[in-house]
Amino acid sequence: MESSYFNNIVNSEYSRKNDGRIEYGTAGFRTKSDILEHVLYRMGLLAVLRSKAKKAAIGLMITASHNLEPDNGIKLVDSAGEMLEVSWEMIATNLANVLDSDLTSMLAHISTKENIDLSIPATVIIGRDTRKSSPILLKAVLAGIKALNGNVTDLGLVTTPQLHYVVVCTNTDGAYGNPTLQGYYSKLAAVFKSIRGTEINNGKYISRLQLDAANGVGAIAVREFQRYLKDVLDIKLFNDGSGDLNYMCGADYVKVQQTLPLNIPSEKSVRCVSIDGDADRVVYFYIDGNNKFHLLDGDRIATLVAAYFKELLETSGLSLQLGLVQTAYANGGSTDYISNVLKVPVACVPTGVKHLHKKALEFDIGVYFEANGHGTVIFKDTAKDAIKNHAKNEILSTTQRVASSKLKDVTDLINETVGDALSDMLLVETILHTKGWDVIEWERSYNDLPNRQLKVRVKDRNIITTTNAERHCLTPVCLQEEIDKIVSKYSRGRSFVRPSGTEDIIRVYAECESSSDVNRLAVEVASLVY
Ligand code: 16G
Ligand code: ZN
Repeated sequence: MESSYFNNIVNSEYSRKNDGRIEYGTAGFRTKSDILEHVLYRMGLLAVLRSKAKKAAIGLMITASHNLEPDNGIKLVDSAGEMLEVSWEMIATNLANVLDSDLTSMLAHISTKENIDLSIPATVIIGRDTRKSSPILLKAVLAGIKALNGNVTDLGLVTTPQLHYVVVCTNTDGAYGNPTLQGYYSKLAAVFKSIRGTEINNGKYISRLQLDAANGVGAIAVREFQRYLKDVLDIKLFNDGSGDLNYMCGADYVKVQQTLPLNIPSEKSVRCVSIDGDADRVVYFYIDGNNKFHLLDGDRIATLVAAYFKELLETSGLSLQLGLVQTAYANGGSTDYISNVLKVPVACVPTGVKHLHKKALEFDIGVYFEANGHGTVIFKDTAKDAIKNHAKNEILSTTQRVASSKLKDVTDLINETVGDALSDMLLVETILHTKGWDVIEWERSYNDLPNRQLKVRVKDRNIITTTNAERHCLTPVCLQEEIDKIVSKYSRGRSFVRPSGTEDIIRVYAECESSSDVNRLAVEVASLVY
């Protein structure tokens, strides 16, 4: 069957028109949209093979997340809703770069090597963001899937986490929820409302927020949530798609620039939320009485969530191992707070969701967040069962029972498949509501160290290699020694450099006690890699 199966696969409409090499990186393929058509066609082909290999539905998301409008990209979502298996990242890279004349033989080679039964039906679930280039790229993907007779479920315009959710629900026969967008909204909205009960506000918590949707696909999802939650949460939507995507707005802009996004009114002490262009990242912020900007990023969300879970576990009397996973970008202030005050075990892993997710699986309840706002909470199946059964335990005191059923409800509010800006936001809102906290109370738990990120353009970013979760440079030789020398001059100083996985640059991170020194520290370290 094999040799004939891949006949007529080369499609002149999607021939490889440029010689540049493209790699499946931390977030799939991502580059200028006008050189992506053949890659998308080939990913359509690959998704069919992956679906047959896994004997399950596979997801394909067309997005370039927080990048500006001219870019686009694609990532594959594996059958359990997680990122594509690492060994297939290389297969994807090879397939994207092969000459048209070798495409057929490479497909045959993949299917033999991976032992794929080609008679198994394939299903590919597709989503896309709002970029102008997305429909053309969708056409290319569909052509690829059709060429290998795969079945398609086209979800249209969806956030990345919605696509992950539908893939999981499809492959678990609905046990995780209904595999539709309506299933997604109604599941999250129903739990959110039931936890909140009739008390809309509580203490200092007021059920109102301003949301910057980065002019991306998240705005569509927010409008749906506005409808579902209209009686319980007042969400004022800004950057709703009428402006330029990710331009001076969105979670990445707000996190890196540490400033207000375009169009958000600077109303004193009002909770504001920014999500990114495909709604898998979220950060909070507010303006104080002196017009000073305050950021509550992924580290803050992680600590809020971990502290809440710790409290619920202790109050309910349930003994489960809770852990938190961060990257080198986590603010030193947050890591100290987690280790010394919360006393929750904390692990540090390299940048990229797949690393965080994998490490978090080692805990019964694993909270993971990147400082940029990408993260979620995941539970071992045994932990979920324990939580469910504990809530039914008759010998519990009332306090224990209340905590126990809260724990169960909160579990349902979380999109475990991947960081989900909107599910994370509903979780934060739930915790703040329960505690009766406004954003100022939330911020009070610890102080962030002033920090700064810089980008350095170099000829070849791969000359920098790192170890110890990217916190130490291995090459160029002596670079780490030089960084250490500079850092030692600054009180509570910390700095590292790493090659970006998504752009052709080196990233520099620096933090120290004094806000007036932190720029100098970052610039001094950056000057070592010019
Ligand atoms: C991608 C990653 C994100 C990471 C970022 C780092 C996923 C889904 N996304 O967006 O987690 O923080 O890359 O980018 O893994 P950088 O390597 O350019 O710093
Ligand atoms: Zn994103």
